[in-house]
Amino acid sequence: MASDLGLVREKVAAARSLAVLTGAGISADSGVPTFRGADGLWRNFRAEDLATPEAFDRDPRLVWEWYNWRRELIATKRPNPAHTAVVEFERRCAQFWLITQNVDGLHRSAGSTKLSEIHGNIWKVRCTVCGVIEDNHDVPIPILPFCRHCKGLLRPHIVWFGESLSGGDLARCSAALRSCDVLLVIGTSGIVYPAAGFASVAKESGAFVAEINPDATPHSGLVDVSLKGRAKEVVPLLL
Ligand code: BV8
Ligand code: ZN
Repeated sequence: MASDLGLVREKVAAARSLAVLTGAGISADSGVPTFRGADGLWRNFRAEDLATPEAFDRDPRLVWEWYNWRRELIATKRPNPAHTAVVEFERRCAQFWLITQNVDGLHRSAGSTKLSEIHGNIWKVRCTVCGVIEDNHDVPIPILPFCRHCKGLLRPHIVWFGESLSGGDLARCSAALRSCDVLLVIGTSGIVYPAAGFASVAKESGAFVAEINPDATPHSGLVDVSLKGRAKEVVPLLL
């Protein structure tokens, strides 16, 4: 581990262009449940059951109760040393981009500015009628919430399963992955696409790829180095 850690720290320090991809694991140390971890279920529903346009059409109250539960939980959580280290990478490396699958907003709260929240943000709502997108930090949020412009039903401004990512985000992420010297893959199980394919895009473009995760993942076979450990302990050691 020590030599692997040293190698990754050297690569990060020497990087002309650095990219970071994060998943729920980086927020686990802040107390935010992961999706596949033991604490990932809500009322025995999997995310894939509730985070879909079909589920929202069928029962918007149920979906909003789930998102309200998560907002109430996330509202009490703070960024951890791994989030803070990522902000320091952004400060040190001129060409830097952060790609997060997390909707918890903790990267922004930590101070990250060069980022794509590719699956959206739980503190944003979107009107299903006029399409207006607004910040909303009501905890609890009234169920059901309606648009103050057109009285239309609001939905979380989040990318659900079966929905495409924004073209702008995909283009920005693709540019970062194809031009980075180093990619750090932190706390993701590498199961959900298209994000699960990002590490191989960077690898095929010649980047050095390192994974930080206590467990093995589908990425472990393609990365240059797998640092087995928790994000809050390992990521700050890469500074
Ligand atoms: C799309 C917002 C066009 C919701 C999310 C190709 C093949 C197969 C399937 C597909 C495919 N292409 C598309 C699909 C369908 C689908 C998909 O991938 N399904 C999966 C289940 C197979 N993808 C989509 O629908 C995407 N849209 O492709 O549109 C299209 C449409 C239809 C058909 C074709 C094309 C949209 C995907 C986005 C969905 N929205 N989030 C919400 O949050 O409410 S995804 C959500 O789940 C998260 O954002 C994240 O992306 C994913 C969870 O993964 P992780 O974040 O990695 O979390 P997880 O719990 O799984 O793992 C945590 C990891 O951390 C573990 O490895 C653990 O060991 C580690 N860990 C734990 N503690 C720590 C730690 N690491 C470090 N430190 C610690 N302390
Ligand atoms: Zn509206």
